[in-house]
Formats: sequence, structure tokens, C-alpha cells
Amino acid sequence: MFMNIINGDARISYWDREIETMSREGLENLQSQRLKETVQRVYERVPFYRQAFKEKGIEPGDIKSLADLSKLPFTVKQDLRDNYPYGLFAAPMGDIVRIHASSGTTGKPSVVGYTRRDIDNWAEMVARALVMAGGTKHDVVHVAYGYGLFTGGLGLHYGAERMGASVVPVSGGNTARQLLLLQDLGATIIACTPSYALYLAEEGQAAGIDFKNHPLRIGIFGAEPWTENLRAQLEEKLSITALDIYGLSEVMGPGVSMECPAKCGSHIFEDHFIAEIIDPDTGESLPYGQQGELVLTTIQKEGIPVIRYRTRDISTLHPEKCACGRTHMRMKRVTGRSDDMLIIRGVNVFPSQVESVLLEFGETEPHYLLVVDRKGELDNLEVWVELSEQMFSDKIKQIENLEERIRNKILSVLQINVKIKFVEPRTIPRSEGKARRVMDRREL
Ligand code: DLL
Repeated sequence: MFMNIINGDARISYWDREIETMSREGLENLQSQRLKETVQRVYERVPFYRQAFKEKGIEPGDIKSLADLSKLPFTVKQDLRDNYPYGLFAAPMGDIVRIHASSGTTGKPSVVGYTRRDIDNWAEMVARALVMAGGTKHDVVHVAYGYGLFTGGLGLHYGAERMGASVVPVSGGNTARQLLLLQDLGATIIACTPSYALYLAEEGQAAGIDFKNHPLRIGIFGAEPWTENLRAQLEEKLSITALDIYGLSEVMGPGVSMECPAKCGSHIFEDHFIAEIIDPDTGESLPYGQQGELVLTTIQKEGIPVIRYRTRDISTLHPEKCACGRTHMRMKRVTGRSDDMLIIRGVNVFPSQVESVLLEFGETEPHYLLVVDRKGELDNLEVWVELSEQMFSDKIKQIENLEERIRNKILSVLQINVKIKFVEPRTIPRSEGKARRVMDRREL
């Protein structure tokens, strides 16, 4: 499947050249055909979609080509939660071979299921992404995304294996051990969140690792927003090419799009996904190049296909052919979200989740502020909350005990460690309109 093409001076590799460089017309025909099949599939198999189509007054036969896409209803994260856990599955459980779930939802997570063919396609997408980044079967791939319900670890794992590389399934955490393995096993590709990569780089430097003379050459970074500035730092500190990988569990996981070494946006794998940009307030489609919310429709998935899924991620789309020869359109870096979800060290956090924890404790007021900071390398979340008048005049010991209880409860709900800072009653600014619950001091 490998193909090395000499294009000018650059040596470009494709995992699947025919698909990756297909004409736009060919791609669009393929998308139209697959869209029709997907629409038929969900209409027949998922009561939720049948109802949603009915409300829009459409039937599968009304969708004849891509031009009809905007007739279809949107799907949102809440729809997955409302149909928890398996209500949106379009394949019988006997055909589902893997379950993942996304973090960061109030109460129930959104659960997604994959058939064997979905898992196979996903591995193909990630192999395609890795080869796009310059990977080959001779690479040693250190996967430091978390393994488990999160799609990062297993997604990269199977893709790297499909490419034929040697995979080191380290998962997250235990930085000293990660550094030891990186050095001793001679990883040439590292896959993790960009913030963790920076942490590893800095800890590695402090431990005397000379990355300049280390075989590491490529970083596959994603799962959270990052910047050109961070790219420059990572490339310099680790002596690598750092590239962006994008994805979300509701649509598949990592490998929905991948940046090529031309570094001008990430190619969306359009033989599997149809991308649109909409105005998040009106839902109207926006022209290429204009910034708005990314909406994705899966056209190959069996387990849980999604129709016009509103990702809440803000980006722009660019369909022009890329310097790398690929025709699949590019999305610019995700710069933010159209909802209030925060991503803290790769974990999705909604302020409402913190709020519901705080409300369980009678000793605080319902006035709080989430303060997000990036201290050097890692995101930190501080929860500022007002103590009740009664509590404020209480003993230190009791306040410390309350702090610990809230911290532990947030850890168990969100799986992240936060710092609790109690403030005097009536000191958190009140708002007359929408409450401002988040102060994001990270520079993105
Ligand atoms: O984060 C999947 C993933 C794993 C992507 C590993 C890349 C690498 P979720 O936990 O469902 O899935 O979170 C999805 O994370 O809607 C974005 O807001 C954000 N996100 C993912 N990749 C990027 C990226 C995984 N490259 C949510 N840049 C998405 C910016 C990203 N944000």
C-alpha cells in the first residue's frame, strides 16, 4: 500500500494514492452515493432519525446528491445522551465489536459503537494519517494518548499497527517511565496531546535527554486546540516535525482529518466524512473560507452513523488542491468552540458539571468561576467558589475538609485534579446577562 512519489524535491508518500488524489468530481460522486446509502440506513434502522426526518418533512428518496445535504436535520451531542446508551446504533449489538465513550458530558457520557468494518476503516484512516505525516512501517510509534474509553490511545494504536510500524502502547501518565521508554526503545514517532508533549520535552531536557541526537522525528498531536507557537516550541525542543491530528468520538475518533507536512490545514478524509461549515447561531451553511462551526456527516460508518453532527468546533474549510498533491479539503486549526466546553489536559469539561458538584455541597454559594491557565506546559483548572456566610466565619479545619471533599468529588466526576479556591461571599463578579463562568488565561 505504500507509494513514494517524487514531486519536485519533496518525497511524498500516500497510503492510498488513488483515493487521496482523486478528482474533486470523483470524490463528490462517491460522497453522493455513500450519503444516499447512509441516509437509507439510518432511516430504516434508527427510530430517532426516522422521527427527525419526519419532522423535516423528508424521506430518504429526497436526498439525491450532495446538494440535498442541507435538507437533512442536524444531530447534536444531546441527542446521543438522550438516546443513551445504544439508541442511535444502526447495527445490532451482535455486530458491534467495540464501544468507546466521550468524556465531558453532564451525567451520562456519549457512547459510540463500532462494527468490525468500522474498526477496520478507522485503522485505515489512522494509517493514512500516519503515512501523510511521513510515517512508514520502519517507525517505532510511542502512543502516549490514554488507552480506554477515550479514542486516542486505541485509535492511534490500530492505525500504527495497520501501517506496519512497531507500536509502543504506553498510554498516558508516568512521565519518568515514558522518558525512559522513549530513549531506550528508540521511538521515531510520538503521539500524544501537544500539552503533554511539551511537558515531556521539558522534563526530558531537565533529565539531560539530548533530543537533537535522538531518532524521534515526528509528533502526531491533537485532542485539544494548540497553536503555531506551540508547534514551533515542540519542533525545536524535540527536534521533530509536529503535525495536527483531529477527530472526535461521536464521528469516529482521531483520524477524521490530518495535517500533511505542507502545514496548511488538515485534510478531511472525504471518502468517509462530508464536512460543512455553518453559522452556529442560525445553522445556515457558510461558503468555503468563512469561519464557523464544523458539521460532519459520516458516510461509511455502520455502528453509529451520524448525520450533520454539530461538532461545536470552530474552523474554516479550503477545497483547493494542496501542495502535497492531495485533493481532500483542508480544515484550518480548530480555534475554539461554539459552546462552553473546555478541554483540560485532553479531558472535556463542561462548566455545568462542576456546577452540579458544587450544588451538592450546601456550604458554598452558587457563584463560581473556572480559571484555566497554562502554567508552562500543562493546563490547570482552578475552581473559585464563594463560601456561604456561615461557612466563611467557620473554623479553618472545616473549610479545609470542605475543600478536600469538593476536590475529590470533581476528581471522581471529571477525572481531573483541580485546585479549589474559596473566596469571600459576594466577590465573584455577577453578570446581568449570561453568567461568565470561565476565565481562560491560556494563549491559544
Ligand atoms: O479527542 C479524539 C482524538 C484523540 C483526536 C487523539 C486527536 C487525537 P473526544 O474526546 O471526543 O475525541 O474530543 C473531541 O476534542 O470536538 C475538539 O473540540 C477537540 N479536538 C480533537 N482534536 C483536536 C485538534 C478526541 N487537533 C473534541 N485541535 C473535538 C483542536 C481538537 N481540538
